[in-house]
Amino acid sequence: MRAAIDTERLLGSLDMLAQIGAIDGGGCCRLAYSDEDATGRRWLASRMRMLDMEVRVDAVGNVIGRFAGRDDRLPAVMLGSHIDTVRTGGRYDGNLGVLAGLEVVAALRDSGLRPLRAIEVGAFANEEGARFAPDMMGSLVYIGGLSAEDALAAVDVDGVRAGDAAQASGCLGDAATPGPVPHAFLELHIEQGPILDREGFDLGVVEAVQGICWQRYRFGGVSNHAGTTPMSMRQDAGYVAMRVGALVRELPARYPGQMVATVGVLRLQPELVNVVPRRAEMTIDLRNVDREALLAARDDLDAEIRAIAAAEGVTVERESMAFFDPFDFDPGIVERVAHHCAATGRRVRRMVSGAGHDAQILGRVAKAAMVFVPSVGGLSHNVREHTAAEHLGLGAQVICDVALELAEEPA
Ligand code: HGY
Ligand code: MN
Ligand code: MN
Repeated sequence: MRAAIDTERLLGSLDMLAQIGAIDGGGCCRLAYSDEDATGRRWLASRMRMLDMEVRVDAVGNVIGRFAGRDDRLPAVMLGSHIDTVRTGGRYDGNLGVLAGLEVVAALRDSGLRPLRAIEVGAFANEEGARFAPDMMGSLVYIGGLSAEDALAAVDVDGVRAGDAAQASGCLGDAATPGPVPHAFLELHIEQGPILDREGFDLGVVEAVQGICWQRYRFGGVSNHAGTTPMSMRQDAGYVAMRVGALVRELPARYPGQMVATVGVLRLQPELVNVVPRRAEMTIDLRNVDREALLAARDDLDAEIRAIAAAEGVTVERESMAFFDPFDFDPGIVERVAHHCAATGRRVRRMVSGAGHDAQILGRVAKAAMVFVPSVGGLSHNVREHTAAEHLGLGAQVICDVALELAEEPA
């Protein structure tokens, strides 16, 4: 069974979704459970219904559309990703995987084909974790890895509870969690890194995802006069945070596994030109494909942080925001995807994902796989994120071909 993807229609869908929460430069900002996120989810549900899909929304706002198969007793083949974004989001991160899923259904309807198994398309809530940790929150709840109650208890930097934000913006529904385990899960996603673009590849077959460790540190010092306080008498929380920031930057070189390390949030209080900071809060994002190296870096860094703080008379609080082991996708379905990618005749590379994805969560309960398409200049989480139209269509066609093959598998 084969259905033909309409790249122009896919581009049109991406353009329409990008208008919701549009920001200067062509990107979008739809932070989880914001009004913009809720508007995007309502738009998506309406598009699903236009495609004769049943729509269900669950207790954390996962939106799942279902295009019925010939035998609805069989677990569905699920496609999808996320439509929440970071604050400086591009138009393809997550959105491509969800809208490519809808494009597969549209192509099926064009062809009059009805697969044996239903095709479901999922837009998982709060994949980014940029506002409420952890990331991949919605898919974690969907598979039963996190309760809806615990997920909605997450609090953002302004003290807003995820459940309250989700309720207020109308993101929540009554479909049960955990959700039904799919027969298989496929996610089309932009690479978000530089490899495919720089090396001239058209498609990426994702074999694994690197491990992720997110932590928040809070430092407590003493505010004091910037002019009268001798350097030897300071308990400067800001100084400790900035020393730590430099340590984080130098950390990866000390460990195997092509590690990356990022300080994304750094807030000082009282943040006044003539006051020694009494408090500092920072987040540290460590990633590594080597789990032991990731854990060693986390623990070594913590020891060094505490030594720096102790020498300055500053207190330390550490909060684990998220920890995900490196994840290997099921080799069988990876080979299926690799076969279909090779059949396109285009240049294909196997690779590890630098970013976290819902597929690594669904992969805990079902066969899951990912296809990457190139990010021009390796740019992402940036409004200038771009992928060529031909790659968007190519990736969607591969997902369609693999999905329809899986959807014909008997019980
Ligand atoms: O942070 C990540 O890897 C993803 O964008 N949530
Ligand atoms: Mn993403
Ligand atoms: Mn992202």
